[in-house]
Amino acid sequence: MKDIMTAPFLVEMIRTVTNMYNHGWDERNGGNISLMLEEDEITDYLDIHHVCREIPIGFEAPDLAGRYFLVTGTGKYFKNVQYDPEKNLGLFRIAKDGCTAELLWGYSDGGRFTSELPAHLMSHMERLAVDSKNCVVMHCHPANLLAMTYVHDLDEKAFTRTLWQMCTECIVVFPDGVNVLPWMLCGTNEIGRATAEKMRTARLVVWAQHGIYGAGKDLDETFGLIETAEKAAEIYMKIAGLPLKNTITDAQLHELEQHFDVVAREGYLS
Ligand code: 2HA
Ligand code: ZN
Repeated sequence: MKDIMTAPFLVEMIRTVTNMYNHGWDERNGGNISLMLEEDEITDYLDIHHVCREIPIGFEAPDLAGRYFLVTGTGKYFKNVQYDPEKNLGLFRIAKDGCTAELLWGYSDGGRFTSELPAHLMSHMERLAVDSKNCVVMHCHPANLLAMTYVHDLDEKAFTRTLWQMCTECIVVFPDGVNVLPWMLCGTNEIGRATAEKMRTARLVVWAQHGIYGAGKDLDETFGLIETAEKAAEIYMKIAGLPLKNTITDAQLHELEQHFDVVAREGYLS
């Protein structure tokens, strides 16, 4: 067996959580990531028949039975992942019953996956139904997106249009826009179901007064998605309340759509 610390998926995960921490998006134990892996990505590093522990997941994820996930641990700090990946991360397979995590590696102090596992796995199921390449669900607490949910209308069309107007790149990076959930209790199956439902139509879901969820094909793409939305929110928070002299018009947003060959969310541009 090769040393799992050299596995590309683990190296990339450690770099990503460290980068997110350095961006200030994941204070204390804030934030969580799930990365879906193919069996052949891990068989050089782990004996997939050796299950260390079985952990009930507390809901049913039948569509994910047999799938492998690398997931940040509950109560663990992104800051510390790089120093002790085996304690702060875990790699498990969803058992045939669809309700049990078969731990193959990690959570070495007896820990378990993030309390937001419902939002993660339910979102994976929804995204996979519309995009077979989706492998990542990422949650964090970027300050400007969070701040925006205190001062901006939470209507999804209005929220999305504001972000698109803040940076030229936004409509190209997230033409499907940003969906928004009102404040809800986190760490529950209810917020998991609500998040997953919002993931049907967009890869970004804001949790008002809490943070954001992003989904994508790999860690880099998903990080970039949140990074772009957060940059737009930062511009908004700099200009909100100031007299607006210029903006990106709908005609210009249509130009971007055509030039970059993306389709803006239906009905969001006039
Ligand atoms: O894991 O971010 O939403 C800590 C959180 C909960
Ligand atoms: Zn959170």
